[in-house]
Amino acid sequence: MKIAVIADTHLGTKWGTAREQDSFEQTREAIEQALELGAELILVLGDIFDMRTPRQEVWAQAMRILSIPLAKGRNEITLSRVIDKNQDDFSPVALRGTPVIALHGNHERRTRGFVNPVEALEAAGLLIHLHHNTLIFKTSSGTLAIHGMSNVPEQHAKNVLATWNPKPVEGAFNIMMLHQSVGQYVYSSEEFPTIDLADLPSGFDLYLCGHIHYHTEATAHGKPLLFPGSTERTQLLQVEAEVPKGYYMLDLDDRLSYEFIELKSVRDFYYEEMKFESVGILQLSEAVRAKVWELLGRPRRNFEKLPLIRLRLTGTLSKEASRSEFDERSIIQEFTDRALVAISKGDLTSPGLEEKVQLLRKLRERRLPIDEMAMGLLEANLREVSYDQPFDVRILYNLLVEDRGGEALQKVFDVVEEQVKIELERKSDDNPS
Ligand SMILES: [Mn+2]
Repeated sequence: MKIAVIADTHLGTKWGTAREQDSFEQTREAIEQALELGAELILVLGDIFDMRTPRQEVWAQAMRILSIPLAKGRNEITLSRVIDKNQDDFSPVALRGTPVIALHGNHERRTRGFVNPVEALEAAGLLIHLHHNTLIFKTSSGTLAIHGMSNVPEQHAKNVLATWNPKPVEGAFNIMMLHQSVGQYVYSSEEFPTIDLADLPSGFDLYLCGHIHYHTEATAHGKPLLFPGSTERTQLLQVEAEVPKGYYMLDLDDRLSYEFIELKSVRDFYYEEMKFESVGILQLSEAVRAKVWELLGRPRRNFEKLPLIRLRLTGTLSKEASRSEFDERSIIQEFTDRALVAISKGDLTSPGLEEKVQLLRKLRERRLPIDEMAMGLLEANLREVSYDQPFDVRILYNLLVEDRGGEALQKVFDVVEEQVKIELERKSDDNPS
């Protein structure tokens, strides 16, 4: 028996841009192909939609795609039991075709009392939604138990999972589905997961997790933990350029085997970081242009769609240059017929004017007295040279303003003396004689 596992389709993402159909095309490819390959069940690991309240145009396309498994007609598997969910919670229509079982993700989560879009799809009979419950099926390969916990806020995830405390169904092949960051597998570095690999409930035969947008595999309690990753390129990070997009096909005959299937409709994506050192604006523009041309010459997989190119510029501009003079828009414009180019210059710093002008503007907006502004500038300058403050800059500044240079100098001497003392003490601690 075959089961398709799809995650993070993010339908409707990049709406209003040249990429607005990508999420739909990739989801359609995954579902149609999975059915052709003989999937009798489709598991969706959350973030079907990109937004909690999708626009009608997104709904219409989503429903059209999610009705494909239903239109396929009944197959051999039958639902035999439900744990912690009422049979009335979902429409019997959902079992008239290839069943789709889905979690809601963080993009769909809504406050208690509000219907999230995955629950709305369940109401239409297009899928069965799991959140702290289990469905048990009779299949050609035996009994199959699908357990699912939809997304909960990361800081509560460990407690919520422990409170649910799911147990594998005896005599069944048990699959656990989640949509959280787990251990080192995080969506972004700003996320602090509370669930570790060891916190996943034990005794299950297979763990499936959405939320992580790159495809990867791990093990939990000695069993496979699969992250299909998103079907659409959502983050445009290096990892999205390196790891292919796709879905899993599980085969439960005899024993579990699985295969990651790459999608063909995904846009080619090239990510490059360019590091500069005191570069002038003209030189920078030429280098960026040349890089785009170079990337356009790289091997392609998908000629149907314009490739995505993301350049991240880092390093420093020359002294007289300012970041705002670099006109990335005109470069993006130049290539509109060949590629969807994105250029981020936020990490390109100009030692010259720009930062200081902005800082001054910010200080002026805060209506600070002139000497406070000067202090702000002095502190910013010291930060720039990575000064790690053995001196209290404010005290020195005030002394200098009051023409008490001698005292200021004495303070500097005191600090130096103190530093030397600490250094000597540390040396003698390191080398006890
Ligand atoms: Mn997601």
